[in-house]
Amino acid sequence: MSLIKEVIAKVKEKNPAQPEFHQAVEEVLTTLEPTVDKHPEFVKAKIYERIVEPDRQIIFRVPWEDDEGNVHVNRGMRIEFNNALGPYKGGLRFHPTVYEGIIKFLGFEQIFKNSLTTLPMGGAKGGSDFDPKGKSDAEVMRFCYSFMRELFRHVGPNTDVPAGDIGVGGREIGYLLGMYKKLTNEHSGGVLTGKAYEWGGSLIRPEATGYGNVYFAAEMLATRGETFSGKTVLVSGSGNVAQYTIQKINQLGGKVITISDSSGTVVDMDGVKGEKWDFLMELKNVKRGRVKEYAEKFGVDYYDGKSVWDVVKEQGIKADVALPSATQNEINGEHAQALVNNGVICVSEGANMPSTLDAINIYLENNVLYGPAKAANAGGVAVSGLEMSQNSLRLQWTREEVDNKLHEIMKSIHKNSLAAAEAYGKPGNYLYGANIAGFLKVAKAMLAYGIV
Ligand code: NDP
Ligand code: 2IT
Repeated sequence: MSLIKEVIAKVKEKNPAQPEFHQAVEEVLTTLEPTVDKHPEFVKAKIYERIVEPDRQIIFRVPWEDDEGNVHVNRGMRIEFNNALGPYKGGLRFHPTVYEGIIKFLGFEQIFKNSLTTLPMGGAKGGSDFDPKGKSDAEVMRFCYSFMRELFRHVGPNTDVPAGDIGVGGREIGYLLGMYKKLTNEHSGGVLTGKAYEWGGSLIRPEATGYGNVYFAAEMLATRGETFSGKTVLVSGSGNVAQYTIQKINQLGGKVITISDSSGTVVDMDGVKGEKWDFLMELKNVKRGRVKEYAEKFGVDYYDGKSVWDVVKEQGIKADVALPSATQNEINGEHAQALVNNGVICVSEGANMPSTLDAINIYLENNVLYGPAKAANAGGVAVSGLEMSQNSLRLQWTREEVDNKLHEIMKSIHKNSLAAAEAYGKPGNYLYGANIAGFLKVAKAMLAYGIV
């Protein structure tokens, strides 16, 4: 058995019942095969075995009281995976499906993603099985306070810097920082990113993941002489990433015809633009409603209980580009085949691991431009890194300054991924390129530190 296969088998054996973590490790390590022969020093120092083992996992109880005085108990966690390149960095996810397997897959991916950004950040992820849906502001506040009452002792601007992910946005970051500040008596804005501008955040951070994914996809399209102008685009989800993905595509002259949430999918053949996009922003960020209300308001099609990819497959909807922006494993092999059959030439991942391994193979076999999540959605954490820089400087940059830096970072991730793919014998393959480019920097740093 090859070294890589042995490491994958060991991970499955040592981490039972964590299929998402197994999937992420298999996807990354398989593509690192070309590095094994070229780097005997990595093999000797057992870098491959060490990188799949988190530095530490912190798991804790989060008790809180609802508005009626009932007590609830959730599980909180922070998995600090690797700090070879900088302080641990990565988001917090609040969603009922959260357990160790999800947080470990996300933390593991984050190591390589953060390395790709070119900024000095390690990899981590955290969260809770708390479901913010249907909770009042006061309940969310009490939950966030309780979560931070334990987490505060493990994080810090030079130690571990959490941010948002599914179910964690500006509101939650505010409550979390409020409690951190109270407990430590320090205004350490640098302990969390995704803050509002007024209290130490960076302009363009809310937009960054969506904008960054569109910038990355535009770079991929350019390799075939294409642009977003006139393209029909499929977007899934309707949260932070989806919202700003749609805004940027509209700015570039494309048309987004789908949005979704966990209840169903909207198809709007005229495009989610102008007042319709404004309505979506208000619906999701202020009213915290469902996309179904968009379909009712504008008299467009709604498919209850279906994902965007089910609808595309069943209705045979034609499109040019797909930007999945909801959650992991939303696109399976059959969905991917339907995308190819319906004309999609580019899939760029706003969500983390939205495509199964089967789906990825179908993209690659059909010469679809495939932007893997850790490259394509790295703009979010990249601007988090820029937020940390601004906090250290005690200065705030303009929108243009941050947006230009984000654009340059996405271009460099694209260029570095292609260069690594070429150097390791997989020309044009962004999956190999992104994983190898991200890995090399971390592996070299780990080597430099010795056996720690
Ligand atoms: P939000 O909570 O703002 O939005 C999530 C969206 O995805 C919602 O529309 C939600 O619907 C939908 N969704 C979530 N879980 C499921 C599910 N199990 N099935 C169907 N739909 C689902 O999160 P973000 O937009 O921040 O995150 C979206 C994706 O992007 C995630 O994969 C995240 O890891 C990734 N990402 C986020 C970054 C960021 O900066 N925020 C950075 C890089 C990646 P509903 O409201 O019904 O739950
Ligand atoms: O998956 C991700 O990269 C994020 N949720 C953003 C992490 C961050 O620290 O900004």
